[in-house]
Amino acid sequence: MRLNFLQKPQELLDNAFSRARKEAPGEKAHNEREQVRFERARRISQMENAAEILSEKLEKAVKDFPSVDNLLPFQKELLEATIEIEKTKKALAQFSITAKIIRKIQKEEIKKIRMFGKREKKILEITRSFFGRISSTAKRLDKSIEQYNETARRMNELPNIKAEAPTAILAGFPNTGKTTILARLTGSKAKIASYPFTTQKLQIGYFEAKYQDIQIIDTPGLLDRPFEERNPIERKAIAAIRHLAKIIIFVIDPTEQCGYKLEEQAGLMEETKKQFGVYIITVLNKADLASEEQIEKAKNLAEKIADEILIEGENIDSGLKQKIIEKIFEKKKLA
Ligand SMILES: Nc1nc2c(ncn2[C@@H]2O[C@H](COP(=O)(O)OP(=O)(O)O)[C@@H](O)[C@H]2O)c(=O)[nH]1
Ligand SMILES: [Mg+2]
Repeated sequence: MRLNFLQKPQELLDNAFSRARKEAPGEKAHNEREQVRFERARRISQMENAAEILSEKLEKAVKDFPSVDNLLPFQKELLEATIEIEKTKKALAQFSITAKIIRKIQKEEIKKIRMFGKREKKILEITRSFFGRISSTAKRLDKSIEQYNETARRMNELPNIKAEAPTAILAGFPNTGKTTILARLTGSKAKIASYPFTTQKLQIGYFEAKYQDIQIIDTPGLLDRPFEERNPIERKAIAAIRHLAKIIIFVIDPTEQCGYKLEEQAGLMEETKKQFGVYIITVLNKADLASEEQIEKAKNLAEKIADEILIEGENIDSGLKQKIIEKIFEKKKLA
């Protein structure tokens, strides 16, 4: 999905008018009567072209606009976090109406030229009236075009994720090792996708299991600090991400080298569990650096919250990948 932007009304008009002029026939007349006849034909063609070019542009914008209802719930919520969809719908409705009005003006003025355009002066006068009416109609689109372009920009920025892929979301304070774990799980470099707001980026990686892509998403700046610090847009982004998460991988740094105390880390884990309400795997990371006491303490804190606790580090495989696969393909127990 890639939406084009609309030009501002003035540019739209300038383009339509100059193209209409170029496309009008340019025959040479032999006498005055022929001159008037040719001039009239030329002006009619200009009006037809200009009206057609303008109304087609507007109608195409309406036609190409994807139905918001076809977006993934995740994308829809992200979009609604930053734009007012109702206003965009109104803008599109105005485009349709304006396209009709332009065609109506064209019919009226062409009728006038056919009836009254017996002299060059009168033909010019009617032509000017046509372009004047079209201009003032189109200029009223200013706000709607702005709204449309803003929406198009936001939609083009929506992160490209696989809606159907089972997804695990990484959470945990900065420097606990989320990016490292994403790389351990998915090997290659993660894809970076923008949010339609802020400077934050999603990092998305995949691995395959049972012929299916498993999607792992890291959300720097979003799930790595207490929720109360979130602005309303970030809160909506979290709400959007909730649609995706089947599993939360919560990363803890037992060494506290990340700069956050274990108690703080456990607090964020508890909040994350509340926010998402999905299966939560806690990874006690940096086990290669951590002392036994540190790991023990982290384990005790995590036990009350996590569904699963794994211990991992540089060259220490926790079996996280296996656990994710197991959870994702777990057969639902029959009642
Ligand atoms: N020794 C050791 N260092 C790690 C481990 N995991 C991550 N790190 C280091 O911790 C720092 C922060 O890791 P990063 O993945 O960027 O954390 P993020 O901010 O949560 O994404 C980096 O310098 C990593 O190299 C680990 O298991 N063992
Ligand atoms: Mg990171």
